[in-house]
Amino acid sequence: MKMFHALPLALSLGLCLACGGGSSSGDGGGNNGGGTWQLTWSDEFNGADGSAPDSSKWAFDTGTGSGKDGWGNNELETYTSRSQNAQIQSGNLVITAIKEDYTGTDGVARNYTSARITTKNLFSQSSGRFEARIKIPYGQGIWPAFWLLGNDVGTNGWPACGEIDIMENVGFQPATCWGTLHGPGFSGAGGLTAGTTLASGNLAADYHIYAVEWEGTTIKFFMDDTLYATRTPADLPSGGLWVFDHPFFVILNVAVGGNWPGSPNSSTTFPQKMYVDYVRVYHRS
Ligand SMILES: [Ca+2]
Repeated sequence: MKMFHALPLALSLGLCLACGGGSSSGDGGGNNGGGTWQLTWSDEFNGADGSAPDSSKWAFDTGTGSGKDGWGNNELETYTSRSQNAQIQSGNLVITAIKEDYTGTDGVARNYTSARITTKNLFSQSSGRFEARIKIPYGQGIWPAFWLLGNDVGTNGWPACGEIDIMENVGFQPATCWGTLHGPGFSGAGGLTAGTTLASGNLAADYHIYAVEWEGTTIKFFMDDTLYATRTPADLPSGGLWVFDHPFFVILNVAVGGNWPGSPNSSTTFPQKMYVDYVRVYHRS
């Protein structure tokens, strides 16, 4: 999510890996031979309708990024902490992307608002199963994501901190979930990307469970019960550094526009809503 993704590379890698996929384990929080997954942190988003996300678990990233450049991706939204952009409804976190003229506290005028919430400084964990049940938004230029960032981003910077994108979707590929690792030597357009695509229908039509299982030097990507990519240091390009050895925190957001999804067009309808039923994090006992 953090940085530019080059579409042709992402496509070619994703399609190639999808061809080799098809294995299915779908641990789903259950056994995998070496102990059981124990819940270590979760948010079921069961607060009162209209309330803000639990501030003991989540903080808002607001504005347009530290460079006021659309979070390094030329995204078109400004993120706010207003209830219009993020609130609890019927046991879900609802992040809403709105088409409206809005100038945030950073003074940057934008034509779209949305929300991005993070557990930075509130919760982080090294390895484990990270999962969320999400019904994504849809449309050209819409870019929802559920992802992890190394908690040393403030001191070591990006991509040295590492990034694990558990779910990204770009509106022009409505049936495809992308899972990506970024780190030193494999970031931005060079991230290790794999995709999984529904046989029929679009992801936004229903909830799906997006997950990674990260144990030792193996990170597995799942959508629902399907394992679609397994990453180890052997996948890194020459000179790449495996940095998935320290705590990461969780981020949920809906971006509008940017280098990868491109801009909304006349076919895009607003508002667009991402419904997150829960985020659950486990550690193997
Ligand atoms: Ca829920």
